Amino acid sequence: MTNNGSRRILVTSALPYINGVKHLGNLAGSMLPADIYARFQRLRGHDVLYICATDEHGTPAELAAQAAGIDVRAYCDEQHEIQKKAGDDFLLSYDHFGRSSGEENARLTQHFANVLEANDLIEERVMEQVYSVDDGRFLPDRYVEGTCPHCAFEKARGDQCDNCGRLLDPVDLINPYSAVSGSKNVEIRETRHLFLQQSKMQDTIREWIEAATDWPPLARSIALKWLDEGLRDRAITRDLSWGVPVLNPDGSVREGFENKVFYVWFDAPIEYIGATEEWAKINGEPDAWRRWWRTDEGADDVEYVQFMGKDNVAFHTVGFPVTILGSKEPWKLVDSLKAFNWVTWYGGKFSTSNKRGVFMDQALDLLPADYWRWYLTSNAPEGSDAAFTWEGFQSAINSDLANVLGNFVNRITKYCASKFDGKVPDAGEPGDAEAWIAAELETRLPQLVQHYENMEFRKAAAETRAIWAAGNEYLTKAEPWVKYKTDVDAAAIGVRTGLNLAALFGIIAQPIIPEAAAMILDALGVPNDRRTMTPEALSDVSALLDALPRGHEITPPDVLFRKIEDEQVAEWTERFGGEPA
Ligand code: B3M
Ligand code: ZN
Repeated sequence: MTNNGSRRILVTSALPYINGVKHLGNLAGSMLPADIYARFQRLRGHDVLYICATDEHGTPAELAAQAAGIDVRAYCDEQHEIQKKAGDDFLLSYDHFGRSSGEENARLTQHFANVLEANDLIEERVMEQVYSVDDGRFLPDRYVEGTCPHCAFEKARGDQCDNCGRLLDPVDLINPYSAVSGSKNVEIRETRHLFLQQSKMQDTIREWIEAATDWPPLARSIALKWLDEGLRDRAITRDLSWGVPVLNPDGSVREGFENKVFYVWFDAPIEYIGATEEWAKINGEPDAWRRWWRTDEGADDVEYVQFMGKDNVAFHTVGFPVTILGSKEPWKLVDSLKAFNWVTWYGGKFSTSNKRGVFMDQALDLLPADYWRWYLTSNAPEGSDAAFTWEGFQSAINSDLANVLGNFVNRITKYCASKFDGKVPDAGEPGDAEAWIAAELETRLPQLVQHYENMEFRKAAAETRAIWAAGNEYLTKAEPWVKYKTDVDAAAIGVRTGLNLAALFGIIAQPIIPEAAAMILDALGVPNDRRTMTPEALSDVSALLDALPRGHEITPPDVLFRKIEDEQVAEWTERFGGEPA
């Protein structure tokens, strides 16, 4: 906390892997909630740094580049731009969207490996791995396929059988072949790698997680489950050429590691720091990253929050913390970790090849970002998995956005334009209806803030909607259109309160639907410095209901949300899939 009471909050979302634009489920379980949280905390007046990046190393990138017939770096250059654009178009408010293949990450990764080794946490070990002679490469476990020794399924992957679900070791597969080329010319070869001795850090990690009682429950329970199984040492290098080279402290290549690089999961989390360095450089303050990451240089007052899907939790509660804590250097450790379950496509998997599900870039060809942001947040996979369905999407948009919010804003601004010259009316005194809505807001606004603070996004969306709905109920009670016929002043207070409610609805909508919120606030002429959600701004409800200067001119906005028609649902179901086959 700084002197003026504002907090410093570092937000990261799991780094999307480089090979292709992510689907809506990936978005909903990491980048989108991180963005909403970052936006909310900025509106609260805090100093927020939201960092993300593409995760670019590893075999899948190499193979995708090979398939595209281009050099892997050129492939990553191209894909990074595509993902960056998809993020921008989705209004993800990164302070920086970096690249794990940058030089900052390479240097940091090498640094961490060297200090971990100096601290006796790394050793060289020889292991056995499947080598594909025809492909000329070692095959990561999931790129070896063969017949499952348990259920005889013929396309079992080396890490797991998709038919019987058992975890496998690739050397157990019967008739193994390369999933890259199909070649059966595969053999087991010995190879030497660096092992991070996570087992030595078991107690340190457990102590830390057990103390983290204020984390949202999902992340913590996954972490404890891993700890109960016992931390295993893991290889942090691979036989590959695309990745961070393994260097000695003096910068020379480590002997025997000329054709090896660090494992992508070792360097990827370090890129949170690397990308912050990139951000600092771009801003012409090359050391500024240190006050976010070095607790001896100012980061001790940073609150660091990570967002991710549940499959990434182990890497962030065990893998990366082992790197940070094992270094014995003053690096910032995560303070709270928000994990998500899956968004399913009608209960099943998203799949490009089976034409099931919508990807980020496709989504924006259909409708603006806010529509998707709203549905994915109000249906966030928090307590359990959450299914995307076109029907659910249609009803959330038509009811919440078009009816409850959009109609309210349109109705009150148009009425003001036609009966009050488009100016915020000055006459009339608050009565029962105004007292009622004020009381609603007195209880609901603090609840809304609390849901955001707790990172309960589904509840935050529900509360936002409940506030919009209360506004509609207020208009039903106040009935300015009825009162106008007999008492213009009594109508005036209803219109003034209604306009101020519309402004408030825009203000609280900003984290989730920033574009529509800006349209509302622009239409009402709310200046930028009055769009905040600071404690001062939200504390005085009667001031909020009289915030727009009286006599101030407003303009009804263009249509805020278009309803989704049944024909559109039918067409999109055809194109992207619906009920599982
Ligand atoms: N790239 C997510 C994935 O591909 C992974 C996250 C890295 S976060 C450091 O599953
Ligand atoms: Zn099986």
